[in-house]
Amino acid sequence: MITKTLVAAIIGRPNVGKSTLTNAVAGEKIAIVTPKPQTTRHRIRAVANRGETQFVFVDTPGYHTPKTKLGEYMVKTVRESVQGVDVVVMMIENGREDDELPNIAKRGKTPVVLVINKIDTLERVDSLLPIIAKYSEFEHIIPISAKTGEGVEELLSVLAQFAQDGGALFPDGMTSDQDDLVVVGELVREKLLMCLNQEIPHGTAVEVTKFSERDTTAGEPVIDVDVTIYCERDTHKRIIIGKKGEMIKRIGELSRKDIERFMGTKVFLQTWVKVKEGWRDHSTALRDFGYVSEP
Ligand SMILES: Nc1nc2c(ncn2[C@@H]2O[C@H](COP(=O)(O)OP(=O)(O)OP(=O)(O)O)[C@@H](O)[C@H]2O)c(=O)[nH]1
Ligand SMILES: [Mg+2]
Repeated sequence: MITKTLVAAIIGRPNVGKSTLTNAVAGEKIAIVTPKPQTTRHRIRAVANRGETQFVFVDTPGYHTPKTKLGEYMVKTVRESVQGVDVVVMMIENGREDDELPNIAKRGKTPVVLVINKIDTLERVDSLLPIIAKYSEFEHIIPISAKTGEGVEELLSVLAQFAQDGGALFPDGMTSDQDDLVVVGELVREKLLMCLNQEIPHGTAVEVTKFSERDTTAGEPVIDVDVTIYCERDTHKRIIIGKKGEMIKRIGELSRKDIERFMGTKVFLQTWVKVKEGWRDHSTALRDFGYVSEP
């Protein structure tokens, strides 16, 4: 039975591995992960129970200097996420330091745990020492590899000391606060980030317009999923579709396989590509795509 809960917000620069840690803790893929910075756009909660403690990890977008209204929304999400949690996990990447982040992490009286990620890329363990020395003001410094899982359970045991007495915040078996429809859209956006270069994928948004289950004539369950991919320019649309539609076909196939894995059923996926010029700077478009602050 759960008798203690702990809510931890993970903050850090883009690409340091926040979503990878979120997934590692939850034991399944909840947040999309790509080698490109600024992958995560909204707050995602992941739940993991260990013994009598329920851990709720709040994954946030990478902290950066915003250039668009979407970027402003992402940064605002980070600032809001550090409020009202039991502990802030400030993540930096092995070898890269950060001067600005501690100011965001240390607002208010919330305890901060510093996590140094990607230690699997270290050639020598003692190369961590200068980083640890630089951040010596932090009482808790935990080196981890979110990718291999090294140090993750140790991190949980350090965080456990900040847990509060109380019953579970999320029911048994629930690993995320995300709607299936949101995850499906995110899985498609992940493939856009994987397959397209430079600014193009950052200017895309995915809307799921149909999500309905039915039985095939052979009596097998199948989910019909329609998605519309929005991009910022006509030239981008042409690249997303590709020569003879090859690119969109590849994106569609990769997405379908991942959605099938996530839903546990066969999926019939149809994709459309539309242009919504400069949508990242339009408040109404941001609202339509769900990039609005939670109440
Ligand atoms: N070698 C190594 N790579 C990692 C580790 N953790 C994450 N990565 C890789 O780093 C890249 C970024 O990971 P994400 O989890 O998407 O990073 P993020 O901090 O959520 O990024 P944003 O959402 O853009 O802020 C991916 O290619 C991951 O596979 C790690 O412990 N070791
Ligand atoms: Mg992320």
